[in-house]
Amino acid sequence: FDDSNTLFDRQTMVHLFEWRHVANECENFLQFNGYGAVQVSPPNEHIMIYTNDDVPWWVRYQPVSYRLNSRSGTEAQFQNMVDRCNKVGVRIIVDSVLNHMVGVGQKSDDPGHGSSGTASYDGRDGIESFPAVPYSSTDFHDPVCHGDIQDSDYQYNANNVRNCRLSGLLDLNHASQHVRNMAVAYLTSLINAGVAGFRLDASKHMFPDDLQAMLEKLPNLRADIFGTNQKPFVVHEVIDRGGEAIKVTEYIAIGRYTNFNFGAAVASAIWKQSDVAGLSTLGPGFGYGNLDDHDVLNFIDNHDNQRDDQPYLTYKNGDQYRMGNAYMLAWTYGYIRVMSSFAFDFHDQGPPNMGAPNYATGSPTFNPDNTCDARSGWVCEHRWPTIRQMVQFRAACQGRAATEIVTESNRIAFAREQNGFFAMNNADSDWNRQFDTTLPAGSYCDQYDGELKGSMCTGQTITIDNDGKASVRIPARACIAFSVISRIGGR
Ligand code: LAG
Ligand code: CA
Repeated sequence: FDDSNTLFDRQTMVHLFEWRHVANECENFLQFNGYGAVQVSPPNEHIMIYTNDDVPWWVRYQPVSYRLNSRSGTEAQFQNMVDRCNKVGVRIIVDSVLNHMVGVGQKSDDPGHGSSGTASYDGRDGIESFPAVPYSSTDFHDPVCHGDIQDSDYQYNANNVRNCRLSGLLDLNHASQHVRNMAVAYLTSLINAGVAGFRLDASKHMFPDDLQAMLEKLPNLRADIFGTNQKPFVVHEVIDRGGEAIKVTEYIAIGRYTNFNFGAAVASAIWKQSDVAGLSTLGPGFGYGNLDDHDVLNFIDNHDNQRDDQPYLTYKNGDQYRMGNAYMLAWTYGYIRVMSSFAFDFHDQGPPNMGAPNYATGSPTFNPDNTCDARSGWVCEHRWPTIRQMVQFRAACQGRAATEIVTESNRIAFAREQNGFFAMNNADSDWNRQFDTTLPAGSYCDQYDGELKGSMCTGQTITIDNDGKASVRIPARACIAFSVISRIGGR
């Protein structure tokens, strides 16, 4: 379950958090910029809560059924997106919420409540009825644990973390054959629709054995799209930064895991709590939790930790965020995911919407330079010039090792074996140095702060001599990147 199922030279996933089911983004942008997959917000029916003239983003993490009808769109719109994205070589990864249903006490007929589709539900303690699945009270963990996970459980009691309620969310019992069958039917329907895999929400809160039993029941991916005998990609949401009763190693036999240790290490280096020179060994064996390449999904930030500031970098950090993402995209470790956000001022704020009465989720509009128009409320980090250029850099360097690694205090540089070169200067003065770039002689355009448009370079030009050597100036607190696709006059 660790194969990304993306095309060889499209090894970057983007999380289009809360976007509507849009094929346009695959067709108009992603396929041309090196992106291979999209993580979409949970597409199934979920609770609706209308509060303070808004709908919080986290309603998506309170399922009421597995019908495909959500704030992102209808089943037909979902299918349309999957079909058209696959056609242009962009895979769909579905954020799947299996651990729980709604928060205890939530009911569809409470004022200000409802569901994103037509399903009704009653989440009162002991009633716990979700007829559209169907689930009833006996499908939940109440007899084993009737209450919330306590803070101390994370350190001392793995069973409680898996059997009790995660902040009041009614906890499904995956030892039950019926519950397994419902989950397997849901994931199977998504596979039949043509998706490439899943981000399993809250995997830490489910037993690995139960997950394995369900995953083994899944059919192969559609052969007409992926070829024969291909298994779905699975990434388990497990937060383990060390010191937890539940460890990421429990999950690596059944997929990848979300490596929160990666983004933390990058943030710490960029904030100079550690030295970016140390990023030259960020990979298996680097501190806690950084396991093998095929075990990890790496990212700078995600939709949860971008809301609680420390210790991660987010779009709000501007240039430092660009540096962090550029390093992740240039470096060779793991399968990676770029975050794409809507702008927010407070934790619960939902995505841009059309207002009362339905608060339907809106969509971004675009600037002439292909970034998103901030007035539409979407940040679209994945379209920022640096990030989209670096995703293309990664695509051009796929399969090429990091070589010629050079470090100085707060500085790192490396080549991607004959295909690319990257350097980061986190010191306060310019870095002037001659490097062995491993690239063919020629003039190259900087992809970090520039872009090659036809034969015109909008940024710094780097000249490489016949020995592959170049004298490079990397400005303070910035990066430089060039590759075979930014060679002026062609490769
Ligand atoms: C996840 N990964 O394991 C998601 O990434 C994370 O975003 C989810 O929490 C969590 N697990 C459960 O799927 C989010 C919000 C919570 C929110 C929850 C359910 O971070 O704040 O809880 O989704 O919607 C909300 C309220 C709570 C309340 C709960 C139940 O914030 O105060 O207790 O609903 O009513
Ligand atoms: Ca659980």
